[in-house]
Amino acid sequence: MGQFGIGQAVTRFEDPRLLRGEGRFLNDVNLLGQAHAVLVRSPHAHARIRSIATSAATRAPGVLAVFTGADLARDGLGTMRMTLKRKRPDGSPMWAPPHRGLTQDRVRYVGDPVALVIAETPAEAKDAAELVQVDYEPLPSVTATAEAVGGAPVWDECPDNISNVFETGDRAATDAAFARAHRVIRRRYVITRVHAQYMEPRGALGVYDPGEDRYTLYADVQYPHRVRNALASNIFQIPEHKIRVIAGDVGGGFGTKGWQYPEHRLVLWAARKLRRPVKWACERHEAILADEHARDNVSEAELALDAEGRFLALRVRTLANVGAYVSSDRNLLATFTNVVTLVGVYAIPAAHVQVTCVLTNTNPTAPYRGAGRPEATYVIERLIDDAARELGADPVGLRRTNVIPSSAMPYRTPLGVTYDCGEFARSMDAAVKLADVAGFAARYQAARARGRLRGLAVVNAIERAAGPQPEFAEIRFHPSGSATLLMGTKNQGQGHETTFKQILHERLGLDPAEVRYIDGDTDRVAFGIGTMGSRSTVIGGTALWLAADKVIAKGRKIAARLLEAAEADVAFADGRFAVVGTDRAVTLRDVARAAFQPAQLPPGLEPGLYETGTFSPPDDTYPNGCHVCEVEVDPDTGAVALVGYAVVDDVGTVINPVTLKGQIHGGVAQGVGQALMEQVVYDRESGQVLTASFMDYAMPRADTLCDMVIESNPVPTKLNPLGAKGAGEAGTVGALPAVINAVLSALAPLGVREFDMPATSERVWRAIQTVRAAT
Ligand code: MCN
Repeated sequence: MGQFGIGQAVTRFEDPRLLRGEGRFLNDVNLLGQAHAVLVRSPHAHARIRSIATSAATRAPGVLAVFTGADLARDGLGTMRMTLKRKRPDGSPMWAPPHRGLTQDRVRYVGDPVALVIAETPAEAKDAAELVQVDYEPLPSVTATAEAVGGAPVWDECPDNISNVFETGDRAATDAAFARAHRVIRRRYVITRVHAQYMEPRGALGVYDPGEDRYTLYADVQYPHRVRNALASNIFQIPEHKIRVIAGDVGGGFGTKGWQYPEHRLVLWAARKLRRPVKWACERHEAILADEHARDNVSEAELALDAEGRFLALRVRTLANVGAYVSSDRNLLATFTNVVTLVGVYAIPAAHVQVTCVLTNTNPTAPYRGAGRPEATYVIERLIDDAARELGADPVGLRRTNVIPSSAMPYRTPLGVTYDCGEFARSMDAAVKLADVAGFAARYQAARARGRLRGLAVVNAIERAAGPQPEFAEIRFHPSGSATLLMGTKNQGQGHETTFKQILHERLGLDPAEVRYIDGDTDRVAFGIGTMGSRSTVIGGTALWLAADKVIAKGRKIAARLLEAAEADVAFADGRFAVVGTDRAVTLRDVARAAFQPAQLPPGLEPGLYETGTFSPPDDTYPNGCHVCEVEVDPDTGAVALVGYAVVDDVGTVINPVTLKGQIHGGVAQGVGQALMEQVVYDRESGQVLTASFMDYAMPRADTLCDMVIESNPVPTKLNPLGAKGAGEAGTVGALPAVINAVLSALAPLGVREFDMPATSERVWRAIQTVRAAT
């Protein structure tokens, strides 16, 4: 409806403020009397702590306190808890040790926090941190996923380093299908470890109010309410109302800013002990040591086909690196809920998947844009391209043979979930056209004439987004008729203010300029789960829709009284309540004003107009789409250039085509980054992180990417009244396999058969040299 309604290309309302530098990010928040915290982190991948001497640091200029794990333990702080009940291979309960905040006896990864130094200034805290003397006894370490089982034990209690094993699908049916297969394609795929390089590294500012005996945490988190709940229930063991969490502007979250990090409890605890606000601001070079990492798995994957090229079964065995600690269910998410999309958009009658979660001397891993879905899509889409090469089949044709037809919707997959709707073949055909796949042969020849290799990949992506969990919205009118919108989701750059104001405008006709938008404050917003898993639009948007329904229902009663008509004769549309068949009408604003004047209300109606909506969907949505990537490779240097990228997405009803394109674009860039260059690398012997700065951890830049063409083929879902599916991760889910498949398509004519990410020029060059040497 109108210029701001659903489907309109509205430019973001939040941008002027952000572009003028008027945002309020964590480092913009500074309080009177604030002290500064620095963490002493382990320089070893694995070591026993013999002793920690803090006296020199305590005496250093400006130092207010130096705390260790012993102090934390003395004060009885708790730890995060898991609810997942998994087992180890021998049937014993899973070994999933949480982090205690500061470790006392043993460090288990480079960066493991050991002591907290608090001083008047950040520089004084840093200088003093260098004076904390920790006597370490180094121990053997293991960092590589493939070497974890049987490697040096990270925990004595878990000698084989297997935290837990998870399986799904039908093993017997899968084995039977493989036994009668005409062809079986077997491959091993490695998905690298990456780190979310936020625009603003993490931080935390803790405040304690002795008068109220209450804590406030300012932190750039994705789920403020759940962080509050975890701090209250698990860490401090106090009621939730004793803690307020405020998340202002967040300079990128990407999944790994989601949950409760040790620094959150430490600044609150220290603020209480010192009776001063305490701030920790992570520095760029510290971030890779301090933050959760992501991805990092190795899969043995097998696809069984019949003589006609139809897929019969899929079998996948994955080793997933969970790091040294497992603090919450969330840390296992990528190894769990999203495995179900391993069958992709294809009709594969049988599948069986087993994921072995291994502990290593590395940072814990956590959901990161896609959280398991890019990994799953990577496996199936690479297998299909590899199968096409082995069978001499056309990769698009092979996909077409096996894609789930729209007529089969809703479709129950062999991994136990139901795809409710989607037009996979249509989106693929549209993407093939959009990317001019027909013209590839000519572009390939032209590239060859220039001495370049050219490759193309068509990849279908599907993901699980916005699963059943509640979200909250409140529309609060004020006596003048203006309104405030409060959301339980937390924007980190997705454009939520714009998206939700559009939905509000669509439903209630409110002028976005007259609505104040609030999120990220547990005192102001009654409830929330937060933003992850591409859930905000679908679930938050629907909660808002329900709250708007209640505004209309109550408003109709008030309007009927104002219009002296029967309630049944009053209809609401375009922001006005009108008596059907007449020109008598009042605006919602008039009605909101009247709501605060008891004399104007029908007898017995409660004054005021503030309505809430809480929604939990019945099932997940399945956003999907087709990505076509084209690359050119310089065979002399191995340099890969992205030369074409097309996406046809289906995120159901599109709320805003501009912000949606931004999300797809950003998501693709994130996938391209991992596929081409990003990687956390550990030294195998010492367990040291070799990629702790931007000198070594390569990030994609504008010139890494090419122009992208993005179109939508929306198939609205019936799972929510908006018809929307999640979109925030969709780009990344498709990009990981699209880029690597395109690189391999370019290298295949030379004889390269196997290639793992990242496609850096050095690795590509080596792959070329290896096959040249062999021929
Ligand atoms: N949208 C739309 N129509 C739809 C669905 C979404 O127009 N049917 C648009 C809306 O503008 C909406 C945006 O896409 O605001 C993202 O919507 P949604 O899919 O609901 O995703 P969330 O808002 O829940 O965001 C989470 C998702 C995740 S899980 C990660 S990780 C991620 C991402 O979003 N992190 C981001 N995108 C990010 N973008 C930025 N700038 N920064 C991050 O940290």
